[in-house]
Amino acid sequence: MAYLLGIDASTQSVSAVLLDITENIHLVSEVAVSFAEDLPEWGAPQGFIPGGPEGEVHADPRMWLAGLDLCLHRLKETGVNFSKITAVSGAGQQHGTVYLNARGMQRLTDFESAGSLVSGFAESFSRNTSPIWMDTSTFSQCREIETSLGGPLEVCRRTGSIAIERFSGPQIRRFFQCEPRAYFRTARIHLVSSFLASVLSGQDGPIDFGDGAGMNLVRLRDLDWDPDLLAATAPELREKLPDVLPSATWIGRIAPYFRKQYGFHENTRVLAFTGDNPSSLVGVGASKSGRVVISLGTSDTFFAAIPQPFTDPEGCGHVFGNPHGGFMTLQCFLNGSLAREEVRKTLGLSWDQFSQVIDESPAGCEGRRLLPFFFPEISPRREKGGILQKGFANGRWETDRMAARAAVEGQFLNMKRASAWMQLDPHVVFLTGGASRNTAIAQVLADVFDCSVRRMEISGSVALGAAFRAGLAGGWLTLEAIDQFLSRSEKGNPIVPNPHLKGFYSTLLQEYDTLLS
Ligand code: XUL
Repeated sequence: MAYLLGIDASTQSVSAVLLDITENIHLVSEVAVSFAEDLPEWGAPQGFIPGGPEGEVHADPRMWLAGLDLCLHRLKETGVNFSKITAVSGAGQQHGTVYLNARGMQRLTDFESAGSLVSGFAESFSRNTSPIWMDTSTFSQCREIETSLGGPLEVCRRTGSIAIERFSGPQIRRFFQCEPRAYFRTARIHLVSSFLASVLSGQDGPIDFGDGAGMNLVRLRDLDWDPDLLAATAPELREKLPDVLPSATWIGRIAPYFRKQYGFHENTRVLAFTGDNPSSLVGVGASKSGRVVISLGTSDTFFAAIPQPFTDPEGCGHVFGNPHGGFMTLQCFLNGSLAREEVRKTLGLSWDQFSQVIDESPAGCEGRRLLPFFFPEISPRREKGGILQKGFANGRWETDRMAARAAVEGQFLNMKRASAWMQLDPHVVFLTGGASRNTAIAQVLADVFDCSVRRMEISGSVALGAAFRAGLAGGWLTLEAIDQFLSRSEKGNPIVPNPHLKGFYSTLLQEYDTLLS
């Protein structure tokens, strides 16, 4: 019997899927740990520490370690025999950076006897909290980096994105400028993904191309660190970064700590981790060109594999490495599930009622328009956030239940508008992420994009993609076997667009242009 383990270290939770690949692929177990419910002692109910005065959004990296320990513990409680796990891989929320001091570097390889990961990594960080992808505090650092390189288009040509506030390079520059002594005390800067892969393997692992491309530091041309960008970001940066390598790189065997605590076999192999979105691309079976994926998670993302990089003229979209080779294009919408949640709470609805209101309200909401930017938005760029609305009595969406449908319509129309530059014009969208389970939301998506929507029983496509990547890299799985498994796991029939609404939402797009201008 052979198992593959996939781990997803996302913004609000750590989750894992275990696959049995002895014959065909079977799901053995799926477990999750929520930072809000299971680890409230870290003070990060939505996965980050609230209240950064200048747009800082940070999380304590030890919370991710606590999440990983608890997640494996929960898996153990399901009765799984860990010694059957042949290989492990995983993925992390993108862009977030972890800063290890010299002791932390040392601990990566010798934390064997620690009682827990958190105690094993005590006093190991030169920066106590890690900026995550929601951080918008680096506007001036982005402009400085662009100026050094000769403008935003040059940064975009080299890295696939203009300098972006949440990307790791500008975040590292701000750390160097605000806390130079701590910066120079930093021995290693990892991404969330490469940090956790390093911990699992007890080695200083590489950053993979998939996640590395979200740093504004990796040159797409040859997928290596760009010396000009390194120099424009911070001094002595190259020596603080690990190598950047293909996603299919085996780092080594599982660290002794995990053998002792959970009973992994000493030969269990650890594959480099990647970013959550690149992992999800593999997890829904879209790593070959031609399939569009929409993930409704903490952020909403729209992405697809592309053979050659092409970039967003407006500067909001990105090119990342496709773990399967080649590239992927991605557009991120920060006000995803967090904003839907705020609307639901404000209206005082349960999720069932929220869905019912969506189903019962007419398409177009009789002229009500809502763009719920509770947080600064990435696509389109809005530094401050703010709710844009039209058509609500007295301008008060908060007291009108139809705002539930208007918010979801607004989110998807904004997504359609902002992703138009990719010219993908999908006929089928693969929908994933927590909110993909909501059929009312999925139907609005089908109607707005005028295409069928396919979903899977397993909403954890990020962890699934990690397990698939390990299987592909080890030669234990083929893309065909993965496709067969995914078709078997499909949830019901595809959701098809309402034929009576054909063209309806395209005519609304202009109204959103006006609302946004
Ligand atoms: C992508 C992005 C988010 C994070 C968190 O660029 O910032 O999707 O990966 O999921």
